[in-house]
Amino acid sequence: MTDRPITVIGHKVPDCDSTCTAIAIAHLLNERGQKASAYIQGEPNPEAVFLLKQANIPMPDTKLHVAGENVFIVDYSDLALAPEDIKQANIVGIIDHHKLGDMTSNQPLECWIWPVGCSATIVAAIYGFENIVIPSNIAYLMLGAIISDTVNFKSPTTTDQDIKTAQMLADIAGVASIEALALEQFTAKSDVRHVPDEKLILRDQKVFDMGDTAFSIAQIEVINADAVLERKEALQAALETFYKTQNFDQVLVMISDINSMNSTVICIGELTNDVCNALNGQKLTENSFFLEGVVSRKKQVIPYLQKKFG
Ligand SMILES: [Mn+2]
Repeated sequence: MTDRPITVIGHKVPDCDSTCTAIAIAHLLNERGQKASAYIQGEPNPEAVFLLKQANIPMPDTKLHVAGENVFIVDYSDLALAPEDIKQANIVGIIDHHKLGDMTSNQPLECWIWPVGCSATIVAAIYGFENIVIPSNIAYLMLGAIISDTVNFKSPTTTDQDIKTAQMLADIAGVASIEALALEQFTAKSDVRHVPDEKLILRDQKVFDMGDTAFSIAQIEVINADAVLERKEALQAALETFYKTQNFDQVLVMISDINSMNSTVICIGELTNDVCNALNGQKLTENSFFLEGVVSRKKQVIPYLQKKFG
């Protein structure tokens, strides 16, 4: 399998980082002389669509099966976020910035997992380490990924290295104002008027097994949550339908206002009370509660659920 091309693939329900950084890694591998292509698992998110269009780079093809392939994993290391047949693939690399998942490999692999705000920050460092030039359109995508993952450096996941890397990438990409780009890309993802309820409740969905509890946790990030909160009842009904038809024990949707930096959570399942308590939620009314100052699923939600249920 060693001479077969490498499939660089982000997580299920692709976001900016898993899409844009996969492209950056594929380019890096090609520059090293390892033939590689980027792929996504499923429908691209609107913010990534915007960034790729601006960069004039085509959207990677979708790939749902990887058996027998050499695979480079981007932005996760949980089996639940991988293609179903990942165990039949040969994992040659992982770049991630989340908690260590349950993936393993059958051969030595290249593995870069750093506690930074975005996978693109790690990849930029590897480009520097290997003295490989980052093309300006790829620098633009990586910058967009960092802005997205760190919520324009406002998320508690942000590190100094993310900020420095973003500035360097902005210089390469010729982006005069990171602030202006952030506003543009957040506007692109905030327009959810035409997104049907049953689709919106699965926006940026990630699944987690914690102990015996299977969680589905989606996140709708918008500049102003009011328009989404006006639809809360309809979203709740759609989430109830999803809960009844899927095998999750507990399903959550975080509606995150990335301007005021708060989230409202719709939560369905028998453990709703426990979930609310674990997260220090306010005003639990039937199936929803408020989380003051919370926008990061990774840093402000998962660790507390893991502690309680994992
Ligand atoms: Mn990421």
